[in-house]
Amino acid sequence: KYKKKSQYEIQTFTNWLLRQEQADVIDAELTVVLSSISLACKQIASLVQRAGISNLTGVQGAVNIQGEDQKKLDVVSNEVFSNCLRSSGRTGIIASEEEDIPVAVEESYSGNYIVVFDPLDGSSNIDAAVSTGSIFGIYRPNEGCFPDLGDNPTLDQLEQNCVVNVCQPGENLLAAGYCMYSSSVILVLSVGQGVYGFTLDPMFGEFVLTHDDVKIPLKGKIYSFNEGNYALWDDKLKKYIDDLKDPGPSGKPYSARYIGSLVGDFHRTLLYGGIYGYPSDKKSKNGKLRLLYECAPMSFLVEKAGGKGSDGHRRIMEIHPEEVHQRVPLYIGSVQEVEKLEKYLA
Ligand code: P6P
Repeated sequence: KYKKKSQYEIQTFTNWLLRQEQADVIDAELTVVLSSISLACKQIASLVQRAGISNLTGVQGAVNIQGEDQKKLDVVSNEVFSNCLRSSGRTGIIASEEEDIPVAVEESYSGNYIVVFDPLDGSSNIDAAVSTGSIFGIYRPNEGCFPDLGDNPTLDQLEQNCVVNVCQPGENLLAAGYCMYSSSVILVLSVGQGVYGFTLDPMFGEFVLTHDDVKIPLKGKIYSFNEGNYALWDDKLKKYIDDLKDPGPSGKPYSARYIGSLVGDFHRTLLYGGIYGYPSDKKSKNGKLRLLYECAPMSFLVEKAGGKGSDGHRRIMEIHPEEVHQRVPLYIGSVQEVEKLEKYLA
């Protein structure tokens, strides 16, 4: 466990990154990309915490004191994330929940990484000051499918090239993580070996290592589903949920916890154990959550912490996205809890 030797020997995200680079876990280019992501998260944390004050809450279309069109916080967060990635000079293509299509980054001059992200997931919770988060995943360019675009590729060819490079399965991820904006601002990520959490110390604006090599409990008595959709669920899923609540004389009922913000619900599941689920239902055949920049990054993390991420039948990490904003059902958390769910759905 992380032990502070003296007040001034804290482990910051910056020196943790440098140690990963020295150990050849990541290269210098990826170090720069991750550093730029942590900068974006600090800026978004500040925007989120001041939302009510700087009048950033509320709906699109209002006009702020400068007479500019007021942007919703998720639009602003998207600009912050995109700008930080562009100015890092190491990202070749970025795909955002807020953009219709992935975009090639002309400022890239080395590294050329592919970054997928949801800049502010759960943003509908902002006005009620409920936790939200940014989610990201980083891939190498999909070398195998750089079609020969010739000297004058059409816009359509360039766009197709971006999509093909972005649509990779989770098992290709080099790094993934999230930053949760809650009672604490916590950056949680994996660069392939273990899961680490860094809490933003507002005293000096640095992320400090607070969760060293996180492992999710093998099982947990918390289930996190929006039961308002119960009537729309498959009968097998209803039986699973019914049995969690009423396990009969032998068992103890589970506790329900649901924030309605994936990052907050996932973070609690990662630390306390249990299962988070966003099933498909009669109205949403593939559920609500997006494979590329929500389900795959979270599944990458949970597997690196010894947990499991499934669509109910398959590992999320093996699902190859057909299109950038593809949705999939998500069941994620403690191995024993996800496997129990999969047995009910078999
Ligand atoms: P529902 C937020 O809008 C989000 O994308 C996730 O962060 C969250 O887990 C889910 O949707 C909540 O959806 O339908 O339960 O309100």
